[in-house]
Amino acid sequence: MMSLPRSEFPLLAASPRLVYLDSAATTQKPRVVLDAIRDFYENDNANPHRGAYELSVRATRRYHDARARVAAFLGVRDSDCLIFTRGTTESLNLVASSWGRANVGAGDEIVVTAAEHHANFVPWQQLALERTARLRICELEADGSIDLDRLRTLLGSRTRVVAFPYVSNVLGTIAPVREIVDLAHGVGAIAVCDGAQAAPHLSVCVDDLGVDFFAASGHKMLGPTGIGVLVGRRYLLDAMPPFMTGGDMIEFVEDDHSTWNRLPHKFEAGTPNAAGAVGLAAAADLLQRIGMDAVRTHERGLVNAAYQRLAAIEGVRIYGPAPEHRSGVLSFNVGDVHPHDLATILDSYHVCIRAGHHCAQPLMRRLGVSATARASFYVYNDDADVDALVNGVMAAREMFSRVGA
Ligand code: 7TS
Repeated sequence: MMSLPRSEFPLLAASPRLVYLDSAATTQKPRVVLDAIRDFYENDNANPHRGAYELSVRATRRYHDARARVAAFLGVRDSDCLIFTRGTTESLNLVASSWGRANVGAGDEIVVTAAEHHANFVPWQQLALERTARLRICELEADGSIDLDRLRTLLGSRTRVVAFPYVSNVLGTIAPVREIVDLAHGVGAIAVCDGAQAAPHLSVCVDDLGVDFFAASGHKMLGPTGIGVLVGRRYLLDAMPPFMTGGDMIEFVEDDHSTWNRLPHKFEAGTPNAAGAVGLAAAADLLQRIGMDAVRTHERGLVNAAYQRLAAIEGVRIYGPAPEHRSGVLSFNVGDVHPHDLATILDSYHVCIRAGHHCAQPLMRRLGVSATARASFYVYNDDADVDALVNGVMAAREMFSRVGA
């Protein structure tokens, strides 16, 4: 069972023995994405929005067409409300900086969860410090899920923002987005959804989720690096000051003041990453062709098999919920073996996993560890990859039990 054959991915095709299990960090790139980028540069490259000549018009058209296709993939009807950014980190910084500075004042409260990636934690923490607002952290259930009753107790008339991850990059836990949004809106707060680990793995319709802002990264969903999205509600984006200023985002620049271009340009200062957008659109089209339900089913099979088999190894501790409640991410530790040592040993078996704090130090503290090993699955993985992971972990355990003896 495989959603997409390895032969579609030049890097994987060139390294048949490589077992790539770090897709939560970044995904490998399919040929159609690489071809789309090359095709843009070879046939339509010019600076969008600037030239009056036919080539620039073509570049502009391709950039806009890319936006429409990515918007369709994410279930965003008003594609002007889909801003291209460098990725999730920039998208969330944009919201915290631009919306946050305009709307969060002294004594206001910002609610985040203990499951955040630093990209959806540090910008809010810094905003709170700057504004003498209060950052409140929603603690998690034992399995890492967000408890709505607990969240409810943190919300009140001073809550301005509820920020949360749709899917945890460490535990794979899937958040009850609509319920969180309802709670946030119930106290007049906005809901900011970090969708970096959701857009690549789940069928996401941003409009239906009801969130006020949604962020994702192209490189985690088969697209290139350096391109991502921020989707926002039009009335919020219209009212917000720009994030960066410069070319393309202005309407008029007078000597003493400026006025801003319409959406989405107001938030896309400077020459846009048109080739990146074209590549991301090709990735979105491909995922749409596979079908996100098929992607999810494929990953569930793999993560379930890996979970059962790793859990059966003595000394292995898996963090987070049961496999049926998680996306394709598995964080674990093996006895006292340091995750970095484990990753190094697995690498000697050509198995790539991530080890460390996964940019989620608040969560690591709550798990009582400084680091975990993490395997993450995607469309190009198959049962043989699970075998390689399990065999590698068993070999590492064996090696360390000998050293310890
Ligand atoms: N939010 C989540 C939930 C993430 O998993 C990541 C990246 C980000 C935000 C930031 O995305 P970026 O594209 O702007 O860097 N997560 C990981 C990871 O788990 N391992 O490497 C990067």
